[in-house]
Amino acid sequence: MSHFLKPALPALAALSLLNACQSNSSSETAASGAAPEATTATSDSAGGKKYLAEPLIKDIYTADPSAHVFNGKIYIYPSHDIETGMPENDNGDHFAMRDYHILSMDSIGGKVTDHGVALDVKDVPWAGRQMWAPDAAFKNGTYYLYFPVKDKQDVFRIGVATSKSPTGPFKAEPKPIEGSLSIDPAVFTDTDGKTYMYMGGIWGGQLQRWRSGKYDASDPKMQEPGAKETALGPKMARLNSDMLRFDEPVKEVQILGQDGKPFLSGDNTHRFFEGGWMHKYNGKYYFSYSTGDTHLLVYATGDSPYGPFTYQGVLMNPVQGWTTHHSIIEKDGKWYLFYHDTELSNKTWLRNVKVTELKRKPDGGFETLNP
Ligand code: FUB
Repeated sequence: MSHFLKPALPALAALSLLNACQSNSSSETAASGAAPEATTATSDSAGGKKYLAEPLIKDIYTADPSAHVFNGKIYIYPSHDIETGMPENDNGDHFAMRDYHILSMDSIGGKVTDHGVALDVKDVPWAGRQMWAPDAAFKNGTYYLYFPVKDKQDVFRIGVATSKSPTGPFKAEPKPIEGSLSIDPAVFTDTDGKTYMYMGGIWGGQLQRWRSGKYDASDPKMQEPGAKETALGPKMARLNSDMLRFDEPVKEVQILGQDGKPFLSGDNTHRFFEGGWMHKYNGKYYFSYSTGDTHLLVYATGDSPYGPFTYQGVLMNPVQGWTTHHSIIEKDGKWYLFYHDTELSNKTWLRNVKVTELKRKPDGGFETLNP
């Protein structure tokens, strides 16, 4: 992630223009899309900047919120950002998180509870460093926490930990999930009960190092496809019913433009970068993701959890900060986007999670939000 060296704010003006030109996103509707009651827009005291929503908690830094509704209650599984003094670099070494805290709330706008440490890196036998964006699932009376962390060889793998409580503490399995790779697991259970994991992120997320099928870090920069080559897609696999392993070989997910062709690697306002999320609405599968160095949250739709997915538009314009990462849930008939920015710290690596309501268009798509 040089990923983190470029400030997002200069990109905002250019991207607002770009979005204004896209037929499937309307900056006018987004601008007039008032922040929903529960997530009132805020201004910072110093610069008077306006934000679409306020941080959900302010006493710790949190990012990459994966939200779920379990038994009618909202649980948020975020990264726990900390200050470690690591200098910013292309590999995202400054994102040196060491544990996870789970947040919960009864309803959007309700009190947010921080349930304390749910899993610590020192309790994961195979882990080296950097606990990045997690996700969670519930099946057979057990809660599963899926988390990317570098192993002792500095290769990102995805681990799984279990608990009888949605807020932990979680106990990690002794080894990472076999065949797992890269970062940002997003776990989706379909209406037929089958569960799938989507994963991957380029640059610091190491996805490009798996191009040959095997991990190869010999020249990481050269392994990202050239600008005119097809972009790397996220990876996915169905999980076994025990939720602890993959039930099939890992596959690449195809994301296509409206012209039916896969995006090129140089098309960095559309191609997949990291932070995938899957949800289903009216029988369609919505795969959303971050475009990374262009700081957009975008979405694509398909007819199967395996894709292919066709690009539809921008969910959210760039937030303050370099990274943008989200999840989508339905609660009480409304749709919500959980995301993060750097309102509290103004530092790329010290983020805060937020939530705002999503506006569905009649075709099932979304109006673009301005954070
Ligand atoms: O939090 C570390 C990384 O930053 C996540 O894994 C990415 O999605 C980005 O948000």
